[in-house]
Amino acid sequence: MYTVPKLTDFSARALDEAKEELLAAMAVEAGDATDGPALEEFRNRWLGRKFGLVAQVNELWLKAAPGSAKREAGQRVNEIKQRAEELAEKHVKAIAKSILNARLRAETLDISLPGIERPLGVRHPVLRTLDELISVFVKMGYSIAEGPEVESDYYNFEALNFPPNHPARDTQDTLFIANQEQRAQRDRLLLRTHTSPVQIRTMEKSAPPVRVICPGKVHRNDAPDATHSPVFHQLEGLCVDTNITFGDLKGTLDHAMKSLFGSAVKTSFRPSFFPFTEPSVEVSISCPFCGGKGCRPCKQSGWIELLGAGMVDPNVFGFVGYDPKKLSGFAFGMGVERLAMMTYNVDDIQQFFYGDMRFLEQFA
Ligand code: FA5
Repeated sequence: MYTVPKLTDFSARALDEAKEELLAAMAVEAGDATDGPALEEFRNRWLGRKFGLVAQVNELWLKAAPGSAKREAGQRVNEIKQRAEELAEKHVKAIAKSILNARLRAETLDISLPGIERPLGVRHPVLRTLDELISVFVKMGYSIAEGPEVESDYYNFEALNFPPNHPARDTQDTLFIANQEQRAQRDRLLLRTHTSPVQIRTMEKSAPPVRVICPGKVHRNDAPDATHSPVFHQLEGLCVDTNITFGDLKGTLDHAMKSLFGSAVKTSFRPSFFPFTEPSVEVSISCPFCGGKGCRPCKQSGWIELLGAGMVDPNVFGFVGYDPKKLSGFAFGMGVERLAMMTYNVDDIQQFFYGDMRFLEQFA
């Protein structure tokens, strides 16, 4: 390790030799200082105010020089000091640069790498069918009404003319909310079995004329099979005004079915029973797959049964305070999954609920 020699010869040549030897040692030590702490050490060793080598050069070469050599010695000492400062400065910059480069290397982001692909979702086929249905009726001037999925016995059954213990209730068994025995039967809560309670809620709230559709989810104690699900969707329709006739009901549904399945489709109305409509009908359409000739989806009959409908029973008007002598109306309700099955030629309703991507991707 370099130490500053005492000089006996202060001639310019001797001073230069000593200076060159010192600068060579300084250059080597500066070269070894490759990181922050080493550079700090270099700086202390050479430029330390009291005991640094430059201070020693000052003592041993300048102060010790005879008067005649002071100028020469002073010059060399200044050069040495300047050189030490330059080297320290240069290395600070180099070290800072190399630290920065290392950081940049570590944080480099390859922006040419492909990102994580997040495929866009699409609307579920059941909701897509519901949207189409809604748009058909909205174009006919219907507005949309919604009601709660957890409904009271009164709205789901009683006000729709299903008296307590009426056998028609058996066709729509459902889940009842627990621990309601102390409540009056009409207030007991259940998962609604159809969207028809929204008819009652709408008529209670608004004066006639009424023209609404009510889309929504419903629940029934139905064992799952190819055409039944315990949870499914319905679209309800209600039209009430003066002089509404069965002809209006037929014309409306015929137009809706033609809009959905094409103008060649025919509708058929057969007598049926619902407590809240009189007369009641089951509506079928001619099979859109075979044009009525008979095929597997229509079970060779040429017709597919799609929905229930009828003229609003006067008793129902009584429950909502409408005057049955002045008003008449029709209502209908259809299963959205069944329509989706028809539209997309799906033969098992359960497919809509499995969440199997292989099935769902077909609608993307
Ligand atoms: C009703 O629910 C009546 N509220 C419809 C109605 C409204 C009639 C207004 C008259 C006036 P229904 O129980 O038939 O009716 O059910 C209507 C439709 O829901 C059926 O035609 C069928 O498409 C569908 N549906 C019934 N049960 C299920 C089920 N478990 N899974 C899937 N769809 C079903």
